[in-house]
Amino acid sequence: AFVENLLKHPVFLADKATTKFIDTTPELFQFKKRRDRATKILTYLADITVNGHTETAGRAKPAAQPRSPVPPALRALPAPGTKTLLEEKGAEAVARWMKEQKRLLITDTTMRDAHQSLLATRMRSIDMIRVAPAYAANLPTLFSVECWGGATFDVAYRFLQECPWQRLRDLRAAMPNLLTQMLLRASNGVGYTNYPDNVVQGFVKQAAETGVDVFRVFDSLNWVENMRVAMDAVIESGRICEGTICYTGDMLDPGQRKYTVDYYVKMAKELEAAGAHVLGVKDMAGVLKAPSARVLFSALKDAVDLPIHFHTHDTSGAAIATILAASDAGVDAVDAAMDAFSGNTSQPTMGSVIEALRHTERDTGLNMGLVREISDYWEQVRAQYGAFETGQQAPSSEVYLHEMPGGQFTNLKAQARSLGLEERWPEVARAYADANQIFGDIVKVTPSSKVVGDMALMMVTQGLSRANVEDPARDMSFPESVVDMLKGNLGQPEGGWPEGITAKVLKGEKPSTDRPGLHLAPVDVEEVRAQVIKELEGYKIDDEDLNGYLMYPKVFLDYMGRHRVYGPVRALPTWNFFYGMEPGDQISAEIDPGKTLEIRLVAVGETGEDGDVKVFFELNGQPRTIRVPNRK
Ligand code: BTN
Ligand code: 3PY
Ligand code: ZN
Repeated sequence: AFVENLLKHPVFLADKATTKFIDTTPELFQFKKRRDRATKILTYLADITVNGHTETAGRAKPAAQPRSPVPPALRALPAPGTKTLLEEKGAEAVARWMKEQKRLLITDTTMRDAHQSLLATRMRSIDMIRVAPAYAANLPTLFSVECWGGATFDVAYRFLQECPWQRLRDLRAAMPNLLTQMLLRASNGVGYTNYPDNVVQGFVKQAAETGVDVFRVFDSLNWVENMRVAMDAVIESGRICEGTICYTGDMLDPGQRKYTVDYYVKMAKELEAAGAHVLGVKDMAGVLKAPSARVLFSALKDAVDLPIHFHTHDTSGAAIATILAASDAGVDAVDAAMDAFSGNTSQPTMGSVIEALRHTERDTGLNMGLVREISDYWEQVRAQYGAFETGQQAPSSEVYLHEMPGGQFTNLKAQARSLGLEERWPEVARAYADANQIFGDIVKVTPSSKVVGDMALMMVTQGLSRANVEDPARDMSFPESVVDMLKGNLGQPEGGWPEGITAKVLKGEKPSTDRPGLHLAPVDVEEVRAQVIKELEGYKIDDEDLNGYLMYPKVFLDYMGRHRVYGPVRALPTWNFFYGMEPGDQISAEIDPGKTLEIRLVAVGETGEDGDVKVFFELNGQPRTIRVPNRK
C-alpha cells in the first residue's frame, strides 16, 4: 500500500526522471527538474530531522563530525594497473601475469566484505567514491578492489536508498587502472534463491557492462554443476572468471569424511575444466587453519595450472597465520581489508600482511605510508556508522564450532537478540552446529547458511534437540527455507541430502536432484519491462533498473517509490543522511558533477494542528520552507 500511495503522489507523478537519466542526458537538464530534485532532498532532510531515520532509531548515535571524512591527497596520476592489462591483453593474460609475480598480490575488500561483515553492509556509496581516486593514484599495484556484489546489492536499494548500479559506475570511473571485483552467488545471483538461467546471464552481462572486471563465482553447496551458467556468462563477457571453492570443516581432522584435500583438489580440477581463469578459495567463516593451508595450497598448486586467490575472515584472530602459510605454499593473491575495517568477522589487516612479508621473497611492494593514509580516511568513515557496529569486542574461536560465515555471525547474533535469545547465544551456536549435521554437514554460505540459521533459531526457540528434529515419530513444521532447500531448490550437496530428514520435511514429496535452473522457465524480459513500466505509470526503466527488479522485485519498486519522493539522497553526507541537521548546520550536496546544493537549516517550527512541522532552510542562499508530518 505504501508503494501504491507513493505512485499516486503528485510529487511522484510530476517527475519522471531519475538522477541517473539526468546524469547521462545533460540536454534534458532544466531548471524545473533541478528545483524538483532540490525540493525532494530538502523533504528528506526535513523528514529525518523531525522524525529520525528508522534504521538508526534506538541505536548508539556517534558524535557529529565537524566535517565529512577527508580522503588523502593524490600522489601521482593513476599508473597503469591490472585493469590496464585486462583491457590490453585479456583475461588469460591477467591469469598468466598473476602466476609470474613473485610478490603476493593483494585485493582490498573494504568496500564490500569488510563493511558487510562489520557494519551490516551499511556503507554508503559517497564514502567509497570519495576515496576511490586515491586508490587509483596511490595504490596502482593493488590486484583488485572488491567493491560490489554479495549483500551490497539489495542493501543499497533497501536501506541506503541508492542505486547499486550507479555506485558501480562511479567507482569504475574513479579507478580506471584497477580491477573492480564482485562476489556472485552463481545461479543465486546476488539474491537468496535460484534464478532462471537467462536472468543470471542478463545480470552478469549488465554487471560487466557497468563495470565489474573480476567475478568471484561460488555456489553455496560447492556444486560446480550449478556454477556453469554464471561462469560461462562471465567468460563470454570477456571479464575475469574466478571459479571458487568454499572451504569448510577441518581438513586435517582424521574423522573428516567429506571435506578432505582430495575433495578440494577434485573441485579445483572441475573448475579449471569449466573454464575458470583464476581459482578462488573462499574461507567465508575463517576456519582454514595455517597447517591446513600449507597442505591445501600446495596440493591445489600441483593439481591445477590456475593462479589461486585466497579469501578468509579473521573471526578467530588467527587469519594472518593462515595467510602467511598460504603465501609460503605459493598462493598468488589474498584478500585483506584496510586496517580501520579489518579484523574480527572482517578480513585480516592489510597493513599487517604487508609488514609481515616485507623484505621477504613475497614482499607485496605496497607503500605502507600510502596505505595508512587511506586507512586513516576509513577510520573517519567508520566513526559515522556507529549505529551499525555489532559490538563484537574480541576474536572468537567459537567459529570452529559453528562455522558461521563472517557476515552471518554478527547478523544472527542480532537476530537472536531481537528474539529475546541474547543470553542464550551459546545454545544458538550449538544448535547451528547441530542443524548443520542434520542436513548432512553442508557448506554454509549465502544462501545455505541462512537455512541453517533458520533451523538453529527454530530449534532454540522450540527447545528441540537434534534427536527431536530427526525423530520420524515427532511431528513438526519446518521453516519455509528448509523445505525449499530439501526439495532440491538450492541444488545438491556433496553426498546428497540425508534421506531421513528429507522424507520428514517433505512429508513424502519427492525431491528434485536436477540443477534447479533446468526447471525454471526463462523470463520474458521485455514483457517484465512493460509490466514494470505500467506499474510505474509510464516511467521508463533502463536495463540496470530491470536487472535490479528481476533480482528483487519488491525491494526495487519500494526504492523507486521513495526515490520519487526523496530524490538523489545519495549525495547527502552520511551523518546528515542518518541524523538530519541541527539549526545552523550548513552542508553541500553535489547532485550532479559540478552541480552542488548549499543547504542551511535555519529553524524547525512547532508542530501545527494538522500534525505538520514547517522546516525552514536556505537553499543556495534562498529561503525555502518544507512541511513534513510529525510522525513521532
Ligand atoms: C515510511 O516508512 O513509510 C516513510 C518513508 C520514509 C523512508 C525514507 S527513505 C529511507 C529513510 N529511512 C527512514 O527512516 N526514512 C527515510
Ligand atoms: C555473500 O554471499 O554475501 C558472502 O559474503 C558470502 O560469504
Ligand atoms: Zn567473505
